[in-house]
Amino acid sequence: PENTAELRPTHPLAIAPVVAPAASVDGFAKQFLQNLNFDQGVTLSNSDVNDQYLALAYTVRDYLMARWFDDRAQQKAQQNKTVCYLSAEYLLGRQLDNNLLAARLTDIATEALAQCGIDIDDLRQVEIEPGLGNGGLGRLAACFIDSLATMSIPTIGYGIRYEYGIFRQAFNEGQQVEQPDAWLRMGSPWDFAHPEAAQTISFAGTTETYDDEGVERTRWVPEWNVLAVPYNMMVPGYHNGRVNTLRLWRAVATNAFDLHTFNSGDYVESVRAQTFAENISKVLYPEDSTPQGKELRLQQQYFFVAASIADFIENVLPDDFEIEKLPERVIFQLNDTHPVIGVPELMRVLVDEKKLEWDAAWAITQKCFAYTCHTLLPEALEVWSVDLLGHLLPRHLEIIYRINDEFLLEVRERFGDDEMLIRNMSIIGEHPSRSVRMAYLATVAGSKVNGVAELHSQLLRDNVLKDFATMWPDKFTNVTNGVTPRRFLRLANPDLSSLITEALGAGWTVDLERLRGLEALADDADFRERFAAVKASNKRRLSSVLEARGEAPLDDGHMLDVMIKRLHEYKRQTLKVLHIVSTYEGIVSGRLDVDEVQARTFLFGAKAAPGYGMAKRIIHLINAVGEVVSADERVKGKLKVVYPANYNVTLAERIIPAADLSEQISLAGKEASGTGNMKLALNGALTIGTDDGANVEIRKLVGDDNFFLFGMSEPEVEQLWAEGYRPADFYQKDERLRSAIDLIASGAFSGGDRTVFEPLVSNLLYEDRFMALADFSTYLDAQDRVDAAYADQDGWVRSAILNVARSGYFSSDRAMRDYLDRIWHATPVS
Ligand code: B1N
Repeated sequence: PENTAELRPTHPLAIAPVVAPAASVDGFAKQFLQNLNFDQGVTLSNSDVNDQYLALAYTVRDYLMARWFDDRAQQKAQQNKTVCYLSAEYLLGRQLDNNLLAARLTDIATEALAQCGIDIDDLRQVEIEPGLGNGGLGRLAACFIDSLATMSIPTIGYGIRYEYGIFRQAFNEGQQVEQPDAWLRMGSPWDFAHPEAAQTISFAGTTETYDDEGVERTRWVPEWNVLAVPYNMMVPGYHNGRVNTLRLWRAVATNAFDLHTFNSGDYVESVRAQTFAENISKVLYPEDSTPQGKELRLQQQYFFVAASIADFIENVLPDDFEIEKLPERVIFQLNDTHPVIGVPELMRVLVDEKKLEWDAAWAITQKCFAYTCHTLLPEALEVWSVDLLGHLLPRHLEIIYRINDEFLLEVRERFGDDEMLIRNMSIIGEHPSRSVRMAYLATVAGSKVNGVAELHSQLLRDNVLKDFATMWPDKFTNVTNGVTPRRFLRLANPDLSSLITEALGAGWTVDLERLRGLEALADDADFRERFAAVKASNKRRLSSVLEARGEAPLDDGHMLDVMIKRLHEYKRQTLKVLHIVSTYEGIVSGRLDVDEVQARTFLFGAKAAPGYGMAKRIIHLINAVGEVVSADERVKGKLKVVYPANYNVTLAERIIPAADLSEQISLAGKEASGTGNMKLALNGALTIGTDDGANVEIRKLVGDDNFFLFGMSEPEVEQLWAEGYRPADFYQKDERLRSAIDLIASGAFSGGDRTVFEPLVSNLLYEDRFMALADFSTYLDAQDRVDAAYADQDGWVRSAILNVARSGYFSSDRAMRDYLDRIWHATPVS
């Protein structure tokens, strides 16, 4: 509305500060009932659980609102730098409990609802989690914004409000089927639309030069536009009264868009065209680590980044802001390459719209961006074909060319006319076809480039971005990932949290290093007993969750061995299956004495990208093996496989506190960091893992005695590749491996049909890109050590406690401090 600035209210209530409802049981109940009546339009007696859940969510939101207004006003008024986290994914998980906890409302809400005759637990179950991400990268973004709010750092998380998040997974005869995730269908109480703050985002068309009072300038003449409508979500800090913003953009057709086609006389076509525009934010791409060069994906990326940059400049900065000072007020953190198109976009804004000189604009741009790389897999490094990018964003391609020209001049100045080096460093790749290498663009433009664990950052410097690291050694840094202790310990594991608070006081929730204080208690038999009782009770809790989903309950006395992460060959779920099959085969063939085998439940949680055939075959194999092994009486119930469908954040919060053993078995050098590994260690699971990603740092901290290491190191992997890896040799050499693979190939898990898993078996024998066979024997040896360790329960629990005590480093609060010190240099609001 144009008139907002002209409102001249005289009513005393209208000029008083916004106040939250009273923080009491009565205050809460009153607000809740009001929301039920006036927002949901039902009376208490006519309401169903969804009405009640929505009214409850609105009530929590009402408490946060005044704080949020304050923080936004302050953000505009103050001179502090704002962290703008640009991420195509935010894997938020359920909001209700987190927001209740942050605002200290859990007890009040529970009691108020009880007085209304409602069990708050019933409402918790109603919430559909916003699954606006694939896996680790999206969940990391969610942990980071939680920590930044808790640390009072002014932050805006910018992203996309996908209408459909990550698909729902179901199994049909053991095979994955995907269903759309209609998460908005029952209402979305945690966000609210601001259509008045919409941005117009342009695409395609041409560029032209024109004379601007004697200066030749370029302008973009786009062909079509969409509206980006912001939806705000509140991001409350834990117990500090601060509320930051997560602003997610939704694509809506512009009026002009309608009008254009409407004027051509085709009403139906004009309505159809709306769908075209609105498709941009329709669905999250479900590939984790293997993006495809689809035009719609580039549209999504440009759509949210352009809207975010414009929003920050126009709405967050004060009206009279001098654009030259932009680097003092913002850092745009690029979460992987997905938002990197923001680099040429900011250049376009500064040069074409704000009419700055190129060099001045470039100096500003370089200070405003920093880039986090999350992978090393070559197939995951995003490239866009020059044709596609030039067609969709012609002005941006011109700008990228100029950035590249000037960058390559700099390379020549530094290193001479080394044409191969120039080819290797060019932002434009020529082979197999002309394309823009987004990681290179981000590296050239960013003030800093970081990897997500020490090993990963080192490999970035030594391999993928080696020449850039030689040119700019100071640009490269590491920030090891972290996870939020609020969601993944305090909320997910309330019993362990109470135990810790009783022992150490409550401060650990915001100062996780305090968990060190538990070290001394690892030798206290009484504490160990209580710790073990918590683990047992968490297993029972998980068991009922599984039962409610139609799975078999967990068996008492089983070690809970979990592998929960996206299904990907490099993560090597297949290696885990080979261990299960080998143990099963050993029992059946008599090689192993069943009475000597440690009873275990193997729990998998994993979605495969819908187009990733091999990953889907592995899912099928896990389910097929599970069915046979769990039912075979010869193993006397000692081996169980459970694979609940649709692993997501909500389920993770139940599995992690119950886990005994954490499987982190990627091929060394392939897992950039991992964050599930941190969550599991923090909740007292012991890790069996390779020297990869953050496992390296976990092992260093928890100690070799409390971690089961196996497998080749990264240099050993490189060496074996260089020598020529022949997986079949390993098959020939190791009888246990041979028997396991033969059993799968024989059709034992596919009703005698040898064809079903043949592609998988052949792949292992003749290709095995991720060297599962090479690591098989040391993996089995490590599993034997696990069994022996578990047999000594006292020793195991001691190790579990030490894992918790020494995992404080993996708090995302620490990660945020590292980003602040090394990259952002932003300070808290007072
Ligand atoms: O990012 C996580 C890391 O802990 C994991 O090791 C890493 O695999 C993960 C394209 C990705 N890397 N790349 C992606 C996701 C979606 C997509 O479309 C790439 N995810 C990771 C957090 O640092």
